[in-house]
Amino acid sequence: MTRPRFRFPDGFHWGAATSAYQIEGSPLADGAGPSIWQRFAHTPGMMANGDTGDIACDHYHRYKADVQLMRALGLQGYRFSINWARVLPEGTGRVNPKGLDFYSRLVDELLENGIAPNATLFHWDLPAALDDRGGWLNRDVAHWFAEYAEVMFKALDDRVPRWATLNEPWVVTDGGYLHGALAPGHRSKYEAPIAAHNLMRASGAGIQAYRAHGKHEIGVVFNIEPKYPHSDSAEDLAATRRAHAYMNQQFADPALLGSYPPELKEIFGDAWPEFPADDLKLTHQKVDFVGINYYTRAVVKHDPNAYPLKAVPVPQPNKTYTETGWEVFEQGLTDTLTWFKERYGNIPLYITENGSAFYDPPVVENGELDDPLRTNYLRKHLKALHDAIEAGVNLKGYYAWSLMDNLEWSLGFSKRFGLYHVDFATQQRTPKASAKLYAQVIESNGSVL
Ligand code: LGS
Repeated sequence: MTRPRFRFPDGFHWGAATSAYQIEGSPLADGAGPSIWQRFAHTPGMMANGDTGDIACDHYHRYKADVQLMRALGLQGYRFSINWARVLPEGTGRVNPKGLDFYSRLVDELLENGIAPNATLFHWDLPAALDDRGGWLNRDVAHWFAEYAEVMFKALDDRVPRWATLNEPWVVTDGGYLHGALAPGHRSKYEAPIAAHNLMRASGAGIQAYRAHGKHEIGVVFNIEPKYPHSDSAEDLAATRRAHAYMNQQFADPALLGSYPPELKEIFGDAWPEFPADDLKLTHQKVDFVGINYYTRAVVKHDPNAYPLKAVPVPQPNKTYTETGWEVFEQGLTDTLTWFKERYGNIPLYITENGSAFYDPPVVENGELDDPLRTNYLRKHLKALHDAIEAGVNLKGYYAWSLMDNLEWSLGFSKRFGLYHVDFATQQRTPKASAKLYAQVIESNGSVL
């Protein structure tokens, strides 16, 4: 019998991902401190439809049933994040045992169901108490993060085989410190590079703490969006290079090469600081893997009025766009992975997020919900992933975003990325057609593709 065209290598790891603020609800329960997202979501005008994470998917109370949803898909791994302020309500110092216990119970439940936990320490919900002390702008944040990381490693590394320090530091600084659409809502080209640098110092300090207290694997998760020039004019090529350095290298270079790409000084001008040289030793720690979140690409053209990049994305005619306005472009996933290998070497890679928001029929009929566009997106991207493996990329696994519909940050509940549909009035979960496809993919290790 011939081997099915899209069968994945034996041992390829199949999972799904979520994050704390997006699904848990009860953000202040059992002695937790507020996070910057709790504050931001309660600031009038910041969230679409006034949505908040107060209830979200009520996963804080429903985690056992949610682990059964994972099991029904046949998931081998589950990527979730820890809300720092549940565990350390003030961000440093006093540990809240009830907060820690929630994650300990979740991890036990996963293991009892044969699902490997993959824990992200920071998925955007910084303790508000630390924001009051300057947050990512205060150099001490690297020590605060390492202290928190050490608490988590001591409590859970006996049961958690895979950790990540940060999720998408680019989004934190671009959305949180440069353009202000995400918490903590600042808009400053002077602050953004400092926040970015301190995020990577914190990641490095967290990895150092892991080498002292952990025995398994730790890495970091970056969003990568390949950039293609709109034309071959010198201006558009330079704009593409800047956009690529800004989004795809600003964080990966200090982490994996111990340097910054020169384009950053071009982009930020006098706002790009001289950092102490030793900082790049701290950011440059050995990682056991890198997680890549892939959603879309950008075709880029020069625009002198675009702040501060002088580059803008160009909409592509006759292409499918998701409800969040992102082009469906699966070739970009293959390109991203091969680029990453060329630039940073043969580090083990995971796709830690990939998925799409499309309009879903609001009514679940006979327990079924058909989502052909999401199903199509999933199928195409898994094939593109297989192409990358054939091209020699050291790819270990894939986590779909997301296990279930959830709070899409400041876009609220209107954008649905889930494999499971969530009725937010009743908390009823229903598998979409895409969930059924994914279960078959896992069961056949890709052969059904
Ligand atoms: O829910 C988030 C997902 C959804 O789409 C998740 O928490 C994040 O880690 C991640 O950022 N997520 C996400 N990213 C897509 C980014 C695409 C950016 C395209 C920008 C075009 C203007």
